[in-house]
Amino acid sequence: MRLFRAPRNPASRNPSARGSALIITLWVAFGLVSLALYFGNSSSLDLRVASNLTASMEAAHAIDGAARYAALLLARLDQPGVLPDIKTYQHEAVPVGDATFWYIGRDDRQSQITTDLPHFALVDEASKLDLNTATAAMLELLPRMTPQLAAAIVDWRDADSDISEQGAEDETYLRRNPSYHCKNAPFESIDELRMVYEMDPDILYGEDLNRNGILDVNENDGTASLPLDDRNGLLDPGILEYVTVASPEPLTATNGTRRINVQGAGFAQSLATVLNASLGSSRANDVLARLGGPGTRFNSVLEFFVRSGMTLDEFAAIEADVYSAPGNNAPTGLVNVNTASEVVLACVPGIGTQLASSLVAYRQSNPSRLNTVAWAAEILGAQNLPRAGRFLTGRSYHFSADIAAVGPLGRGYRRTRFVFDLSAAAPRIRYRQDLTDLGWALGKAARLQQQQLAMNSR
Ligand SMILES: [Ca+2]
Ligand SMILES: [Ca+2]
Ligand SMILES: [Ca+2]
Ligand SMILES: [Ca+2]
Repeated sequence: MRLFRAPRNPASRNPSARGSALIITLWVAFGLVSLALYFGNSSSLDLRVASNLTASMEAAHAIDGAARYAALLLARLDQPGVLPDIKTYQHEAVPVGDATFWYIGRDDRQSQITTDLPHFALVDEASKLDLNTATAAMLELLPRMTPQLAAAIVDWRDADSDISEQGAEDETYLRRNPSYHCKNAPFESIDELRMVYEMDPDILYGEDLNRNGILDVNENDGTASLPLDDRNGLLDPGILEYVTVASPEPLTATNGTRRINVQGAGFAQSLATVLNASLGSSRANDVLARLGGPGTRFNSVLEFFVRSGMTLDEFAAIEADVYSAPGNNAPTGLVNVNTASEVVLACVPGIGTQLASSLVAYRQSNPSRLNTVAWAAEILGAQNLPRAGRFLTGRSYHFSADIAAVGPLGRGYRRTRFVFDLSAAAPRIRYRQDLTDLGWALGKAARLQQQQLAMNSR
């Protein structure tokens, strides 16, 4: 019995099929000739349009590649929750085929932005205030924020319809034209702020119209062009610069073990295991003895650190294994003391502008120390630590990649911002937003460089 039969070529036996194949071939040939004629006769303008379109597609592919590269970097962090040093990964004018990409970042060492030179890096989202957990009092301290807006933000995200003092709930939104409901649920993106009562572009963007964290020419020419800036040589950003939307931290460490809640009952036993593995049994026993009896609880990991008597390095080694949160809740909305700007740190209760400036000054003098929250204890002091500690962290689970790319010869500029969530085993893209419409965001020097490339090709 033959299991397999040689396939017949139906067209070789069937004249009508042969005819169909011929017609298809003719059509394909006709199509190709038409295309050739079309391109042959089209003007150079058409060619330019086509080439820009191709360049734009190549830029889009470069952005996808850059997003995968970012996810890979975040999946392989040397220290979980700590952004890698920019010296260890490609971040500026990175070639991908004929396209090029950049990660638009923020130089957190700058307290006042006077430059048009962008900083290129991935961004820690825990360097910002979480719109879903920050209190109205914290939000009010942001530049351009008013008590009314801060109250409206809290009313927008809280489940109830009770109008907080100066806030806005359904009554206000239903009076608008067009009317809509107050969300009464957590923010899913920072752009949702546009829906909040009395929010306007001036408050959201400030002078940073293209949201790149640097002072572009049009952002420092007064009323000569949009935005209507004050021409004072300083960038005054809007509140989008300072806020994020984060999900709760995971309760499990990357190695699969459950993290230890130093605010929970009876944490000492699981802590002993972690300390033994990290410090050896003798030193672990010292630390455990200092922590106090079985009833001891800590409202923040910073207070836990101070009591433990550990060194900064000892604590940094176990930092990802501990957290502090009431009940069975996971911590959420913590501000990373290693990456937050002075403006954001000043919003944290117990910090204020003076201590925020001291914290950033410490970072500038100790750039290799920025892998733990522990160093902040000394600067905050015993007086401020109990208030500030529970809002602070040295680890982050949310990072963003604001990726700009161009195709060949600097054409086809595109920009997309991705937010990655690291609270699961592998980084997940939590949010993706096309920012191409905001225009060129790579500064003057990169623009001239790309223009030169295009000129040289002619
Ligand atoms: Ca509400
Ligand atoms: Ca700008
Ligand atoms: Ca202007
Ligand atoms: Ca200004």
